[in-house]
Order: sequence, then C-alpha cells, then structure tokens
Amino acid sequence: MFLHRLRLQHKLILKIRYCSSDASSDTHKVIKETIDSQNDKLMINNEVKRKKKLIFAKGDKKFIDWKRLYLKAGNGGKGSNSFVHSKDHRGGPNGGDGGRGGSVIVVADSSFTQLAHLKSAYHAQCGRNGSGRNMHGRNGDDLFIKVPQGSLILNAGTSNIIADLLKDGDSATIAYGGYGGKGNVHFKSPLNVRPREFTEGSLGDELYIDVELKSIADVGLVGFPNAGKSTLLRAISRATPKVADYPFTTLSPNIGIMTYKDIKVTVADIPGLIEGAHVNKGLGHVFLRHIERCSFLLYVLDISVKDPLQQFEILKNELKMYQLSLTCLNSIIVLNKIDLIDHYQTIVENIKNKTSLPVVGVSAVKLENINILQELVKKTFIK
Ligand SMILES: Nc1nc2c(ncn2[C@@H]2O[C@H](COP(=O)(O)OP(=O)(O)OP(=O)(O)O)[C@@H](O)[C@H]2O)c(=O)[nH]1
Ligand SMILES: [Mg+2]
Repeated sequence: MFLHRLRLQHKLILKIRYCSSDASSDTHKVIKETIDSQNDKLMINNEVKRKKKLIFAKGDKKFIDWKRLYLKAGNGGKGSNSFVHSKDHRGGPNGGDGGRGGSVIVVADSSFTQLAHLKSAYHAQCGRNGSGRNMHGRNGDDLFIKVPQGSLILNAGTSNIIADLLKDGDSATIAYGGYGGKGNVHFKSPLNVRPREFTEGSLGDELYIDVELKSIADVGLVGFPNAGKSTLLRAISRATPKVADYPFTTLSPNIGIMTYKDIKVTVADIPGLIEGAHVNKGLGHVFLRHIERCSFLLYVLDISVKDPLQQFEILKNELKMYQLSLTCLNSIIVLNKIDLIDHYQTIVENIKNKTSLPVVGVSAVKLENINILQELVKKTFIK
C-alpha cells in the first residue's frame, strides 16, 4: 500500500516536471491538489482501518465449543530397491526400509479455554522413502493438536467416543501414521539372492472427528436470563463475569472457584434458559453440555417474579428435554434478589413446603445469606 502510494506520487511529480516548462500555474495547482486529496484519502482509509481493528479487538469473539476436524496421519515411506555396487554386478540387496508416517495426537492444555484456535484440517508428515546402503527413511513427525481440558473427541461418522481429555496433559493418538515399507534386503533368500521386491508404506489413518468442549465444574448454575446467576458467581467466587440488567448477558460459560478452608469447588455459570429452549428458543440448549459433568446444580430463581416455582418447573423440563440424568443431580433452589421483597421469608417457606429440595433465599448483590448458601453447598457436596 505504501509502495503504491509512493509510485502514484512519483508519477504525479514527474507529470509536474514534464509540464513545468510550458504549463500554466493553474495546471500546477490542479496536480498539487490531486496529490493532497490522494494523501487525505489514504489517511482517512488508514484511520478507518485502525478503528475497525480496534473495534474488532474490543468486541467479543464468538465462543466456540464444538468443531469438526479432518485428520490425516502421514503415510509410511516406501522401501528401497537397491543393490551393492560391484564391478561384476553381483552385489547383494541393500535397500533400506521406509520411515513411519507421523500420527495425529490430541493433547489437553489448560491454557486454552475454547476451540476457536483449531483449524478445520490437519495433516501429519509422511515417512520418507528408504534408500540404498540399508538407509532407513526418516520417520514423519507426529502432529500435536492442543485442546482445552474437558474436550471430548468423537468419531464424526459413528459418534463413538474416541477420547475424553479431562486433565491438563491428557493425550490420545487419534490417527495413526502408516508403517514404512520394507526394503529389498528383507526379501533375500538362498533362492533369490538379488530380490527386486520391496513394499510400499501403508496409508496413514484418515478420519473426521468432532471436538466437543464440556466444561469441567462441580456445580452448575441454571436459571432464566436476568435471574442473577453471574452476580451470584461473582458473590461466591473471584470470577468476574459480565452482569447487566438485560437478558442473555452471558453468552458463554464462566467458571469460578468457590474456596473453603479445605476444599475447592468449581462453579459454572452458563447462559440463561427459557421455556422452549429445547426447540431452539432463546439461545437454545446446546450450552447445557457445560453442566453435563457437574455433580451438583443450583437453580437460581428471581424471587420477585410472580411464580418462581413455575420457573423452576420450566427449567427442570428443559433439562429433561436435553438429558434426563441432569434432573437427577443433587440440587438446591436459590431464591435470589430477596432485597427486592419485604417479607421474603414467607415466599421461601411457601416454596420449601412445596418441594423436597433445599431452598435458600439470598441477595447476590447485597451478599445476604451467601455464607448460608456456601455452607449448604459444602454439606451437600461432601455428602
Ligand atoms: N436487586 C437485586 N438485583 C440483582 C441481584 N442479583 C442480580 N441482580 C441484578 O439482576 C440483573 C441481572 O443479573 P445477571 O447476574 O447478569 O443475571 P444472569 O442470570 O447472569 O443473566 P443472563 O446472563 O442474561 O442469563 C443485573 O442488573 C443485576 O444487578 C440481587 O440479588 N438483587
Ligand atoms: Mg449471566
């Protein structure tokens, strides 16, 4: 761009020189104005580009928790068909083997939190061919793909689970590299002292996989949008998810750690659910995969709405439509925003009488009863 600008200016300056002998001062003026206006345009363009870059950097990048990848492991190199050089052409075989193809290995790495960095196709290196003097071909390098902890690797064709990478450093070889072919030296026998046979390397595995990120957390926060899930996560952990008074503020899971003296409990705040999420209303229910690994759920309900218990039933039904086992998890009903109601105890008692689950009224903003909730979680969690 800069070069193009220079060239353009240079051309115009040449024009000025060319015209200078007989051109009127008006011509000079016009050409100078053209240069100035071009400079202005370029400056404006650069400014627009810079701003666009800034906006893009500031804007939230889409959270990616599912991706389909094509993997191709390296093929094995072929064996060599070679003979020892001798003047009487009676030298024996010395063809070396081909190298092994590189494999594709997926590794869990805690420095990644989502799958946006993944490309759609990966090819590992092929093994090199063997050569004369019994020289073995070089093995192809293995290819390592880093994914966040909690990534589930599935065969895209069969949906079979290939690996579940839970801890940092967990790894699995997903596509194996092909074997190197055999050189002609392997085919030497008393009946065949100058064999011309050798084998090709075998093909490396080739497959499509789905990588599905399921966050690893002990406790999941489930609730309608605006119920105060993110505010509660802020209250019980050091996490700082975005909080705002409009629905669907949270668009991707936030993980916080609730620390007790002796234990640490990880808590996942996920986007809000609404009735019909299973038929893709609101943000749908695919993000529920992030609470699939939880052993415990907190149903966060806004106590100031008309019928909090009805909201609880809707939430439970949405979980059931996603995965029945989620409704069987240990749970607590958290009635949030008690600071907005004068006699919140009456509502809490009323709901306690109607359900078998533990119920607690809190104010995530005013930090009221947060310690009671934390103790309740600890008790139920340790059970
Ligand atoms: N008065 C009062 N307001 C609260 C309380 N907790 C949360 N809020 C307010 O409720 C609004 C929504 O809070 P969030 O924490 O963003 O709600 P959320 O459930 O995470 O919402 P989504 O991310 O959209 O699903 C914010 O304006 C909070 O300040 C509370 O205990 N009392
Ligand atoms: Mg939120």
